[in-house]
Amino acid sequence: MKLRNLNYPTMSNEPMEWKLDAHGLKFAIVVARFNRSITEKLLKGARDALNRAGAESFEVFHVPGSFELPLAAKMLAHKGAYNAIIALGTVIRGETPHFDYVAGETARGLQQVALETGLPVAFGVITANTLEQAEARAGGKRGGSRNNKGYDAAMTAIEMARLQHSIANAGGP
Ligand code: INI
Repeated sequence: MKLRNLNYPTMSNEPMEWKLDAHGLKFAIVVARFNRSITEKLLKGARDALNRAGAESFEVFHVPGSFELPLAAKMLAHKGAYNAIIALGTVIRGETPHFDYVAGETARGLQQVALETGLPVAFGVITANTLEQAEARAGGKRGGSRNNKGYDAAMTAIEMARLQHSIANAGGP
């Protein structure tokens, strides 16, 4: 799959207006094993972004499938030990409506955890029609950083954690 065929903007593909700086920030990554050949590439992308940004630490947790990501994210949020959570999964459309339930509930559940706990939860879940489409969104065959939704999700987590810090310190006298 040639990555240059992707003609839509992605965060890992666009010039950034902010500095990727995660010094002093702690992250939890929760990653689904289902479609592991893709989710491990997402994990590689997320690790690359966090290492490049100088994150203080990150811990990786696995769950069986994407449907389990929201509960794991909630458990991690309640620990109070992280500045943001990065959720990674890959849902590929089959011939039944199963895809819609798994993809929809995963997205809804992750947003619910973020809104209920106030902790940033980045949505690094690929929803695709085919394995090839999914691979093209996970950095291609080698799981590189460009066009990698795991890298993008980690960047989002860093930016939202920093935003939370800025808002906490804003509005003073
Ligand atoms: N889980 C995924 O992460 N991706 C899929 O494509 C998928 N499909 O197609 O079934 C999938 N199913 C498993 C699901 O996430 C749960 O693990 C399972 O239903 C048990 O709760």
